[in-house]
Amino acid sequence: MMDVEELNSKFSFSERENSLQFEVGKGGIPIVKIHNFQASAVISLQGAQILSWKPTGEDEVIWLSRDAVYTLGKPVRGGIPICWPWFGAHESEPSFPSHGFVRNVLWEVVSTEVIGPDETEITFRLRTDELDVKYQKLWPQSTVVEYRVSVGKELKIRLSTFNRSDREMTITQALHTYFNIDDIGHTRVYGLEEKSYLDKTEGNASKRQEGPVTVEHEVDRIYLDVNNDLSIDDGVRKIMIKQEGSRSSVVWNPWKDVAKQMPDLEDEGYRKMLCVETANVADDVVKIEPNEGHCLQVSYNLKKKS
Ligand code: TA6
Repeated sequence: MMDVEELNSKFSFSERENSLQFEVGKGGIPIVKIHNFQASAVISLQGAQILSWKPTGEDEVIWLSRDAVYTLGKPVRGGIPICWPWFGAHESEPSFPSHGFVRNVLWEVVSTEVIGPDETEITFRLRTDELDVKYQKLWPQSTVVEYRVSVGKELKIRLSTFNRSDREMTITQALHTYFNIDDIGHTRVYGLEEKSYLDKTEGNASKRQEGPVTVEHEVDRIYLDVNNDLSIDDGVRKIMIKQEGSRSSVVWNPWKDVAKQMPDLEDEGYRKMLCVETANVADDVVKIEPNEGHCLQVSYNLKKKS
């Protein structure tokens, strides 16, 4: 792993309208700060986890817990954690970490690019063969994972998985985005009306969504057959979500009691966050043949309310 100085000499730029700089972040974990005419962003090299995306003149779009813990190898509460190569608990090994392990490890930076004054791109990579043996034990199949983030008026992200082994590979995954919202009480998620979902708070009972999603208690759901765009309306602005390579979406808010039990989530934090996750879970598992790949993509942009 390169240190911050090496990363800067290889990948940084600093022009008036477009800058990208690495620095040592909290807990000694390297972060990259990106700034252009349209937006700024902060991404941790641990988990290639986006911690902030703020279009110019707008409030922060990504929620990050005030009480998040920054320790190498431990997941950070908030931002956009990448859940890979399984979502939630491992299906047969209860001792394996929740949501896979790539959010806990440092990713390699492959390239940075100025697309123009309005857009900056960075690509991260993880080769599972090169990870610490403790992680290779969790996932012995040789895999290359690439994560491209484009920062601008839109935040565009693409998670690509390439099977470099000689057997078919099965993964579940999610871009576990924590959105910063005005208040959960007047927030609605559109695009999931009439969809079937699995309700994790009731033993994965199968249910049907009536109207837009509202949150008045703990919500932990996997929506099925989602092949359309979504939006979050918090009464102040609309966050538009365009997804590709996914047929399932997760909506999560821990609500008061669960939040109280989470040491890295401040007590009232649940009112300011909502996870709407672009995923491949439940009946939407991804099978990848040797030397083939799969891309999961999502883009976000804001619409001001008139
Ligand atoms: O995406 C929803 C979920 O799977 C919930 O069940 C909840 O546990 C959440 O993710 C957070 O998981 P984490 O492992 O980051 O604490």
